Amino acid sequence: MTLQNTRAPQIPDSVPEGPVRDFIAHWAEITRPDRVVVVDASDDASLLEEALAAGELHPAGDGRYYSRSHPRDTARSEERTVVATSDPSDAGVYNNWRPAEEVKAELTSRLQGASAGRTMYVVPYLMAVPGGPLARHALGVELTDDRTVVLQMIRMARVSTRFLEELAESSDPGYFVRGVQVSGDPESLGQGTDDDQRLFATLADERTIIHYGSAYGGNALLGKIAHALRLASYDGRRTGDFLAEQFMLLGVTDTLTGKTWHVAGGFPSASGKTNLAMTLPPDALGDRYRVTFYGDDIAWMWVGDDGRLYAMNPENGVFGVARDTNSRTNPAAMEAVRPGTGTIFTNVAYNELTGDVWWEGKTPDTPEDTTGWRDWTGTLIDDRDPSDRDAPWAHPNSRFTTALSNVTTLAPDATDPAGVPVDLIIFGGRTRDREPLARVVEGNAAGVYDGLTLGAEATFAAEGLDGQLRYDPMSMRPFLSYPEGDYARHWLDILGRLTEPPTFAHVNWFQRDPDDGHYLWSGFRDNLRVLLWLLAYREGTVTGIPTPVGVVPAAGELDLTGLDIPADDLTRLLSIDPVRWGQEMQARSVHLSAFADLPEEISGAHRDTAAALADSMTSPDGAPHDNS
Ligand code: OXD
Ligand code: MN
Repeated sequence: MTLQNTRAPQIPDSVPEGPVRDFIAHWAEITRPDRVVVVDASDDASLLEEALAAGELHPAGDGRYYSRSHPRDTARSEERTVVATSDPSDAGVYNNWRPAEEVKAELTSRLQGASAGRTMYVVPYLMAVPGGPLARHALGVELTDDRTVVLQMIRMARVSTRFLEELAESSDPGYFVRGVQVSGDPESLGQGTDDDQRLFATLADERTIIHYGSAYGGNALLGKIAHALRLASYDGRRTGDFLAEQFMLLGVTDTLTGKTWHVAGGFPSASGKTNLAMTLPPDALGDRYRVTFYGDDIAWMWVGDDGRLYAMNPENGVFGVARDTNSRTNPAAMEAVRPGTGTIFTNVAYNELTGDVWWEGKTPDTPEDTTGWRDWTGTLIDDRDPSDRDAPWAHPNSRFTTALSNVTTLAPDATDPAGVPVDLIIFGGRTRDREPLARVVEGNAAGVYDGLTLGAEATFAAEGLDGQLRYDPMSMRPFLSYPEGDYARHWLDILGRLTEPPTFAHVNWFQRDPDDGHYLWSGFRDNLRVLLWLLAYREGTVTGIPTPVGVVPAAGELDLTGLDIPADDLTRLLSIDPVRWGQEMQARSVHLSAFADLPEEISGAHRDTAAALADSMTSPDGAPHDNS
């Protein structure tokens, strides 16, 4: 056991006098680390060496690394995550609002001496492309007592001591996000008991984030989820300046005409967002189209001077789910973790003799020779209890962390501070029936309504619900920081200021045959065919077929060159089922009724959709829509 220091440690002279130094001193006084170290991205090599020597990282072949988080600390903990402010009207349905004073007192007490025996790293970072219009909202300083967290921050954010100097010279030196991350001892956090000490708080109106009790990236990389999503979304609405969303961002270029479009999109987890963001064109279209990557998880969007919606990815890396990533599902991701990239793998299976890593879906079968392999908990595969024989080798939420510059499909203008104009916003869940391959929803209110009613099908095993959606508005459910009705209003306000708003559409790659359950759509690279149709619709070169829930592609309008798809499957993919939609509308009514102050435009869009569906059921030519 480490005795608590009687004195707070020295703060390095390189931290200028002023608010940053005061902030560090305040928390060093509370958490009592042994020392305080200021980090610059150029410290990566020495920090890696220290982490290897300390056994926090293991070599994973040619400049790649492996880490294991505590077996009970492998995912975001939504039930322990709160947004705390001093304004009770900030309480929404999903943000777990609590009073700021109460949360601060609780955390201050829990953090007393909590970093004893450890180092406090000071990580100055920017969650933005430097120089862009939103850079002011992007500056932060994370204090963390975990070296692996520092190494991941260096990959995921722009980390530089230059930001400390800039702040010292700034006319508003207080304007930075204050982040405090303390991992704590997993064995004494009381996880899962009534006395669970872990608490992940965004003090939104104080621009402060305090996370206690996890070293897992999704909780501990404060720049990513707490700052660039939760806090940025709060700031975006407070200032009226921007939207911060859990969206991927990609570019599609038609090399024949030289035209490029940009597509942003929100997908609940396990709906293929990273795979889509990194997709390559299908072979048959690869000579003509190019897909470029901007970001796989977060987009900040604002109104450009030309009246278009602009977007940028505030992250500097990819924190991707390893499971099922392979050269078919995501060749660009496999390339981005190649030797020499400095990638950190977390909670995958690891071979301590060869440094190889493996996860379910990387190859069809587990490695044949099990010598040296350990599963994600650190247990030698050969020593596993026979009852664990079928347990996964890698944790389902195992991850790879790699810098953006390792992504070979990265767009040439990904780091242009001006951002890129957004032509298309798509929402996509995982839905086995009802939801066609694609449908355009016309207009801003219908688009926001579609985003608010986004969801993924509950898995039968987990929730016992038959095909009912777990709603995940705009895929922001875990990151919403203020009430949902106000969130919808802010979206409508931003969109209302545009002279050339993006087109909204809903996509579904996961429709299944009702008889034998096979997936009707091939997915992955073929998804570009759907994006191309949506962009053609925007350009006015295809018309599609109107349905009560939006415009779906006519079968002949999709470019299916080189794709062998049965006609019946295609018909079903492009059809809607009004009976199932009727059930869905009931569920939506309940879902939306929980939101206070929902804008009338959204209620109107809901009513219009319900009425159009009712009409289609009763009108003489309104047989269930069939696109054949
Ligand atoms: C997430 C992530 O948990 O992006 O959503 O890591
Ligand atoms: Mn995410």
